[in-house]
Amino acid sequence: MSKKTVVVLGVDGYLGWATALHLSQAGHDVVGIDSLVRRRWDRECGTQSLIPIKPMKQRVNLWHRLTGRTISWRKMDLRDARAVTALVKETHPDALIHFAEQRSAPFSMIDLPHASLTQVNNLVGTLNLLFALRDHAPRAHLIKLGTMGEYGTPNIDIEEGFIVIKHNGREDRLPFPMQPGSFYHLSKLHDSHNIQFACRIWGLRATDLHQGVVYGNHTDEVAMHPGLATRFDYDAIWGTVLNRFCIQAALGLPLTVYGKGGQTRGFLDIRDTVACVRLALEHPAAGGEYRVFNQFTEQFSVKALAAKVRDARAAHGLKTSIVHLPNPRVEREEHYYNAKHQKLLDLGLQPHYLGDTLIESVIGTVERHAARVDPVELEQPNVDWRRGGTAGWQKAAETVAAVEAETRPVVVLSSSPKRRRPASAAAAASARLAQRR
Ligand code: NAD
Ligand code: USQ
Repeated sequence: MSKKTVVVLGVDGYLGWATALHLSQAGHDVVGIDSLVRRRWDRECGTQSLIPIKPMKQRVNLWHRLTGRTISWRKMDLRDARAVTALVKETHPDALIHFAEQRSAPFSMIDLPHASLTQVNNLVGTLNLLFALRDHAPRAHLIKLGTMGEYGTPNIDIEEGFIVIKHNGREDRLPFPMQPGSFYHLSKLHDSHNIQFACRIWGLRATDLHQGVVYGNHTDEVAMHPGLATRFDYDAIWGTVLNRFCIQAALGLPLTVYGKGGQTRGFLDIRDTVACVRLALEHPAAGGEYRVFNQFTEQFSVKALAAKVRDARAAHGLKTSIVHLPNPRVEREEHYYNAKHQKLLDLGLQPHYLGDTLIESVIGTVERHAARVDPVELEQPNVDWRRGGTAGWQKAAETVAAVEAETRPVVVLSSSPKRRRPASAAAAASARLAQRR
């Protein structure tokens, strides 16, 4: 494997940080870029990572101290075309891994300003990169984080990016028909079109990773030291479903299945995210090639996931309930789903499948950071696809300050016998919720 110069865009985020560490540990030269806007969006929503994350400078210094390896960190906004051009000219990257987008579907559905912010941020950032690559690094490999949600839930098998269609006696290989489910997911599809077009007309090379929902918070590198933690979201706007279910289970709160729960998605462990990105990096696309890899390892319906979490807890004698809330999203709740995901396996991916140990390890994380949990975030969704942000999506500045200052005694339902307190924990959690309403 030859050493590459890799720019990781969105390095302060959940996946960007874990990937930067993984690639640095593999011997690549990593430059990390982020505008830190996600920390600002958290302040706006009154949300925070369950696990406290250090400022970027401290994180890269700690990484250097522990491993002797350097991640070169720069604060930069991808919407700034001049800065993006200068970055590409200066670093001469072999590859750029692009995580730097607004990635929450609920955030994009709050109202017009949030839909617009999402699409401008995501599309303009990617366009700036494409033009900078055309002019200054046309051989660099763009690895773009897209999403399985670009496909939607069609009643046919989902291929990896393209489908061969026979029509009126003629045949062609065409982009797979797409039906995204939010303004965020649409922004990913618009990006995909722009990238594919740039590959076609300028001969750029790109891999579009259509990633499923990620869970977990440990990779080998992140686990080296608490100061290397990556962010971990559980709230109603940024938290993804399995991470939320694990935390709800840990606190003895009901698992919140939206609607009937037959919604089926592709899922993967964060350890597989970093491995997949590395595989794409070390097996680049050819000049002019736009390729799509479906990046997930297993598919589950939301209700099957909830049952898996409940059963993992039951194995320790802990009772977990599941509630079906009215679905705040407009999505199919019962449907066919069979998405191909062969290409990364062909490159050598060794998947980590979802097991009870992962669920227990997330619960262990909740135990360590229980004082930071705001249980209200785990109770009800606060953005509705039809009406937008409902009361409570944005906490007033005073409430945020009060919530941050307050130590909230959250009781965790532990699997370790000495800390097991099932009935009282559930009661305590519901009492706290009632108090806050
Ligand atoms: P995240 O919000 O934790 O991280 C994104 C980072 O990008 C943040 O640190 C943010 O500050 C930065 N950023 C956003 N806009 C920027 C800009 N204009 N300039 C510079 N930096 C900017 O998100 P994540 O969960 O790590 O997701 C990373 C990528 O992976 C996203 O593109 C997302 O769409 C995709 N993805 C995530 C998941 C998932 O389950 N988390 C699943 C599929 C795809
Ligand atoms: N859901 C519940 N209960 C909850 C939260 C979610 O039933 O408490 C359901 C949703 O209705 C949806 C499914 O779980 O049907 C997935 O929701 P999610 O919030 O976990 O994921 P999503 O909004 O699709 O977005 C996440 C990431 C996004 C990424 C996407 C991959 O935030 O960045 O692109 O997963 S995918 O889903 O494959 O498009």
